[in-house]
Amino acid sequence: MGVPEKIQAIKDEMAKTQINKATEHHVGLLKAKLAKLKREQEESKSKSSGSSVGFDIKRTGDATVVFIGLPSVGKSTLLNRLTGAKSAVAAFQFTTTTVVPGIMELRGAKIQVLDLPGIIKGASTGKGLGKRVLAVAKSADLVLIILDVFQPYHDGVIRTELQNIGIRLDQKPPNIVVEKTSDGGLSVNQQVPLTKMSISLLKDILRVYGMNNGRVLIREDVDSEQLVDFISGNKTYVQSLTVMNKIDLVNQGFLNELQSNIKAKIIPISADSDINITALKDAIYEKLDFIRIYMRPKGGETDYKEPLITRNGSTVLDICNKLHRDMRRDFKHALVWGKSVKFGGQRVGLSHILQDEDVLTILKNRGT
Ligand SMILES: Nc1nc2c(ncn2[C@@H]2O[C@H](COP(=O)(O)OP(=O)(O)OP(=O)(O)O)[C@@H](O)[C@H]2O)c(=O)[nH]1
Ligand SMILES: [Mg+2]
Repeated sequence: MGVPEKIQAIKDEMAKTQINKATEHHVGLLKAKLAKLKREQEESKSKSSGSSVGFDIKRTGDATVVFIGLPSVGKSTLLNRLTGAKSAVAAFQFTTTTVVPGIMELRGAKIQVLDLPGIIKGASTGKGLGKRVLAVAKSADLVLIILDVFQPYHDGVIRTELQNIGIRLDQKPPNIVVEKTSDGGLSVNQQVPLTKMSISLLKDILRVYGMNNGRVLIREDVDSEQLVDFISGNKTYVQSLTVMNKIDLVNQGFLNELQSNIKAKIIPISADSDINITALKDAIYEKLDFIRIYMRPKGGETDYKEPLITRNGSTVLDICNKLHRDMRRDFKHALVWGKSVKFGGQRVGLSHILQDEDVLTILKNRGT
């Protein structure tokens, strides 16, 4: 049996299996086998076609936001509204055929916004430009799912396509450690109890992936799908917002009804009529989780007026890279005052992680 036939056989088996407590183990294992086969299929496909490469676009600014939506939902209209770019807008589908960048300046942060061609159902398996569009989403800091008030069900279509290409929205990578050993079977150490899958299912899934000996450390109550994500690898974890466009065409009652049918909280806007755009900008800014760093030149006054804006989790090195391309080479050490250090004026290195409103002085090697 070839890979496609094996995949079909598992799908058939899953279709005829009722999901209940008694079949939980069986179904969990089928899903793991299916994920493994799909990965094999993907690998052989991309070897022959190389079609999953994204559009060539240089990342600029403090963070990158991309729009994913079906054709004609108003993505280009929104890019133009947010950034003043001039992406082509038209009443017919597939107007945008490549990636169009814009820059949105927001409270000192420069946010790169990427408008993309519309995707359709099946995009992740190579329909249209789909795979290339979805590949861009992988490198984004934030994905905006753009919906049309009259086609809210596209929400499910888009989430499925993103899921299929290996993007996990608003999730964190599972907190587990798997260490291979040469013998001794599989041992599992639980720092937190597993409630969503049994230990025997966990072991069986690892065996599906050819792991018969090893130690597993569970630090989080993961389910079998998260475990499969973890061992099959290649997953990208990205934040998202769900945006409902063209609300100028409907009333409040219609909108309330829409929200009750969509799990994620929607942000209602009209890109064309400029409704609720400020709220959307605020939501983007919040979600990107920026912090402010006040720079203090050596022996000088701290600049509290114009903080440097960077993502939460940034290091001193990230700041050096923002400041000047030679800064890293000339870096001696840095001094920090604020929440990230034990005492004011503490000396730190490039890998030090900064926190909101830290004051930072960078000292350079002399003579360079
Ligand atoms: N009523 C209304 N129409 C809008 C709104 N935003 C966009 N449109 C219209 O919707 C149509 C499609 O807009 P585009 O911005 O080209 O849509 P797109 O998502 O970029 O489309 P593709 O590039 O084909 O994927 C155009 O006729 C726009 O004028 C809105 O808020 N309200
Ligand atoms: Mg467009």
